[in-house]
Amino acid sequence: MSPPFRILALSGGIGGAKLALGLDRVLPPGALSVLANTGDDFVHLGLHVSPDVDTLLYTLAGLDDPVKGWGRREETWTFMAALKALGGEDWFLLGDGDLATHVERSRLLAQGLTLSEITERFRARLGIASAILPMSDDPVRTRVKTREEGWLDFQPYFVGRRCEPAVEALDFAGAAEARMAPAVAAALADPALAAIVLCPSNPYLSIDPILAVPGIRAALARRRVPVVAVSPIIAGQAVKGPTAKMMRELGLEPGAATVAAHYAGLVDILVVDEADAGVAVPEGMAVHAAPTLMRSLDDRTALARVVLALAGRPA
Ligand code: FO1
Repeated sequence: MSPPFRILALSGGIGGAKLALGLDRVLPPGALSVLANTGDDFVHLGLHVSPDVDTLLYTLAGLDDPVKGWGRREETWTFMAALKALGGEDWFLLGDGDLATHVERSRLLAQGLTLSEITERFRARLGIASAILPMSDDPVRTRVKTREEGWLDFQPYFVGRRCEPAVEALDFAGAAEARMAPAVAAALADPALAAIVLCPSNPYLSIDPILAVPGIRAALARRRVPVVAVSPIIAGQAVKGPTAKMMRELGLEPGAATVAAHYAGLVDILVVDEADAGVAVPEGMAVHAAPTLMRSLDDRTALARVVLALAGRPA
């Protein structure tokens, strides 16, 4: 029995996955599709790693590490210890359980399955009701232009250098040639689509790569359904990750107002934390203050209910 309406949520990183979980929990089974960033993907040790897809799979399956936010809970590290002993690359941590995901995804990719088909297979195996839709089955790779070290690939910047180098510009290599994954095009064209949500992800590193896939930004701009975004910045501070630091490095004021300006023309309502109530937003955008810091599952579902009510679909 198909759900009465559908919600499409754009997400990348750990903050986005938190709201995706809240939406998953409050919506009818199958009503939620999460459009996942794949710009963080890379081949490491010969394995295709899709961090933002895996963070969503693990989070919605209750397998995520509640402290790190990425990788699996109750993880063991035998593989990494053995790899290190052999002199292998140990800067990017692959837990023993997480390793199975990368090995199986790489095996299926080599057999010719698409990233979308593989994600759908994993979703079903993990008993997740919501759809997880990689933005494209073509390679899109976020690259960071740093002041001191020039262009860095994403994971060497984010993990290898712990986001320390100052960022001057971003590039999403391959985006111009990338095609929306078929399921993404179908979700955007679905007559049952009732709203689009921009989860509280890093606008530059998680949302912009998704919007860079031809057709996605245009679909939001000409939208026929409400688009509700949640600011990932609270009182000028990122909840997690380099968002505020990047804003400063890009010459922008770290804060919800900068998030609002970044989303001008794409978003009908921006949800900001109560600490940012009354923030200035562009013409045509409304702002709504609510608690946006998500520590518990209740926080996640409460914020999801706020977002859905604003989108005209109270859950
Ligand atoms: N983040 C880290 O800070 N250190 C890691 O060693 C690391 C390993 C890792 C392995 C699998 C995975 O799916 C994610 C992993 N992450 C790690 C997080 C990842 O770099 C980020 O979640 C995204 O790329 C950006 O949100």
